Amino acid sequence: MSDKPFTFDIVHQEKMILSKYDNHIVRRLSAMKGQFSDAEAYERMLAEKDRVLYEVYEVERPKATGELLHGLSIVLSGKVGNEFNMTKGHFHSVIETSEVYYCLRGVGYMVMETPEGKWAVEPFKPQSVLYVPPRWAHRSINTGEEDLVLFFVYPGNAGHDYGSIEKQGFRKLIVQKDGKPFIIDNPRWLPPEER
Ligand code: S6P
Ligand code: ZN
Repeated sequence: MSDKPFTFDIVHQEKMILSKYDNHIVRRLSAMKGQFSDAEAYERMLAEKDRVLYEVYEVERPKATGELLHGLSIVLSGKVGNEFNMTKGHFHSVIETSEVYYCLRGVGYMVMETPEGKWAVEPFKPQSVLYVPPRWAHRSINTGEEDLVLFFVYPGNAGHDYGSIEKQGFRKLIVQKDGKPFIIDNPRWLPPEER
């Protein structure tokens, strides 16, 4: 991996892409078992097609303090039941690390929470910048009709901790009601003292 400065472009074609990246991660419906609240709708859709929910283009950097990992995260438009397409979501393994997101295209939300159960939901639209402070788990959700394209930057040593989110999801869900996105309580979510 080069230790020299470098530049690259965010290429606006029909799909947005980076002119230079090292890893391309594609997450499909099958990778999200147990994450969507409507399990029946999930199984029905999966039986039809294991469709792509989101993609990540990463520029590889050493997983070290002082480095910044960065790239594009693209959540495709769509729903499972009445719940909008979303990323798995995670805490950083080094929980005191933060992240910055810049929205290039599309609309949606970042759903966030702390290990103590504090929660926050912030909107994305083109040109929005979102700061995820240390200790906040984060999941991006596309509530629009086109791709939600986000540029992210976070510390090289942060790592991903998917464990607790995989167990019960986030405290809040974003669902479609009367054609609009709504924040609702996740019935599966338990406060830390009841887990
Ligand atoms: C990494 C950063 C993003 C996500 C990406 C996919 O800290 O937050 O690169 O990895 O949006 O989400 P997830 O939850 O599947 O890693
Ligand atoms: Zn992150």
